[in-house]
Amino acid sequence: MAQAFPASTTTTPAPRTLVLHSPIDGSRRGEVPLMGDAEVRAAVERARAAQRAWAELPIEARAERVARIIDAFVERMDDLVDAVVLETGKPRNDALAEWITVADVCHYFTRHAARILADTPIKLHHMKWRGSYVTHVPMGVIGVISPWNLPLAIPMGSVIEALIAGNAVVVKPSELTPLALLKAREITDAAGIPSDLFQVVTGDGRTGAALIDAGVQKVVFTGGVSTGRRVGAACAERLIPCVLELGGKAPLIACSDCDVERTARSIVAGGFINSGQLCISVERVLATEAVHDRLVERVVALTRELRQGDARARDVEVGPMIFARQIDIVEAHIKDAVARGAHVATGGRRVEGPGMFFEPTVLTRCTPEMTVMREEIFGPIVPIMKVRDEEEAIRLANDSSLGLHAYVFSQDKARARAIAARVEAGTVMINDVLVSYCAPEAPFGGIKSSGYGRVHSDESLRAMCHPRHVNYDRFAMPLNSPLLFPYTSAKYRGLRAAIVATFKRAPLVGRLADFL
Ligand code: TXE
Repeated sequence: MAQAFPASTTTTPAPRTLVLHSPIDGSRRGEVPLMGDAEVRAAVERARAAQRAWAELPIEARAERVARIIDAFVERMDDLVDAVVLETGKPRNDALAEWITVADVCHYFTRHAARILADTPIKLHHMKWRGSYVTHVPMGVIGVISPWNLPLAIPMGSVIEALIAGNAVVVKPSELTPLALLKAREITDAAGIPSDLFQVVTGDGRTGAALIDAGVQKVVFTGGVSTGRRVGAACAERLIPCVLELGGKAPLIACSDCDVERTARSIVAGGFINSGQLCISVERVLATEAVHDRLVERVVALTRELRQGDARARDVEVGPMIFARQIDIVEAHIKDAVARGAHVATGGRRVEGPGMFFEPTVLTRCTPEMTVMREEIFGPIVPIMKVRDEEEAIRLANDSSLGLHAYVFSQDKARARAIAARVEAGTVMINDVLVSYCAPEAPFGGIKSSGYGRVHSDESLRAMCHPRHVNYDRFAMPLNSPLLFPYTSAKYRGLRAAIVATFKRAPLVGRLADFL
């Protein structure tokens, strides 16, 4: 059994602080203030004041200022990677992947923001005497509430989108992992981003709730489904929009014609990177009969090759889990699965000694009623189920309340796309895993109980703004227009005739209007 030590955070009554412990060995690694309502509200007020001047800057100037973050991130890359490793225990390669994601979001949006946020003309199909365009107006202060699994990539992606769009941003990082983001903010400060424009408020769920209540104009939340429901309800009460990035239960459909070696390697990476603590981790494998046995053999062999341990001391592929509660969830899933007939092909136990290490685990003979096939695991378990064919796989893939990510493996591109079209998920990847999150130009988010709204993508940047419709005169209507007072029967008859001519099938007026 792992050595017992306090949960990763503890709250001390006075002064109000969160004490942070390392998941690698339980050592104390710092503390941060547990901020209350007044502190959060003051932060949002400062952010609002800073935002006014920021929003006045032309988009090119904002993009240029935000682009300096990339240079500062390059210069301080090792500091950031170290901070993420220390906080989460994840391997340096995984921490670097977070860094790359942030840098690329910054790279893409600073280059394309002027195009994405340019005024959009609208050609009015009937009202030819008027013209319209949509202008994208910054919302004000964006509140970001983020989880512990990607403590740098998740909050910083939204910070960059919010800033480029002309907003201020206040982030409440997870109570388990606030230090990497505080390090990032120290770096953006040094890079010249006004310190009130991007702020971090530390604390637990109460601090997150205070942020929603502090007068922000939008919330971007990433976390568990049940918290997401509360956040969505709190935003609805205040009539502010929110993005909810919640859990996933990504199925991986291994078709009868998949490349078994590629599929097996992808399953192992998709299941065990970040100790399976990703909302897009491979959470259930649906392997068709034709490939099942060969696939299981390779997945088990590759899993046994994984090295697990302290990423600060040696090369490893798998680090610890974040805290004891997450290990309890994993153990409960395995217990339930075994009781219902699953076989632990490899792994299945906590690692002896200090730290939150749990062996990478492969379960076979899984069936749909097991919790491991139904509920989010968020840990290092790959459950595999044998299915008759692709039809059964699609049916089971869709038999879930969650719909964030899905994976299809087939060597027939047309067939893979046809399956992708029938899988209920925000993203479907064909013949690869996880990297879709690293494409800032593509929308990321879920359907069903995985939430709504998107981060990344041009739409997401625009959604950091209010669309303001401006309607202007192309040429003036005469003052006796039927739309202005006084109303007369003659105006009514004239209007009626025009309407009939317009809305009748193949209307002459309608066709003429197209030329104007
Ligand atoms: O997340 P929470 P937790 C899943 C995973 C995990 C479960 C719970 O299955 O087991 O969620 O994880 C803040 N108002 N994911 O407990 O509670 C909280 O302080 C406002 C999936 O860590 O959802 C933290 O900053 N904010 C996920 C953030 O919400 C509140 C990643 C997330 O916390 C709040 C992590 C409230 N009432 C876990 N209560 C993913 N999809 O990536 C809490 N918070």
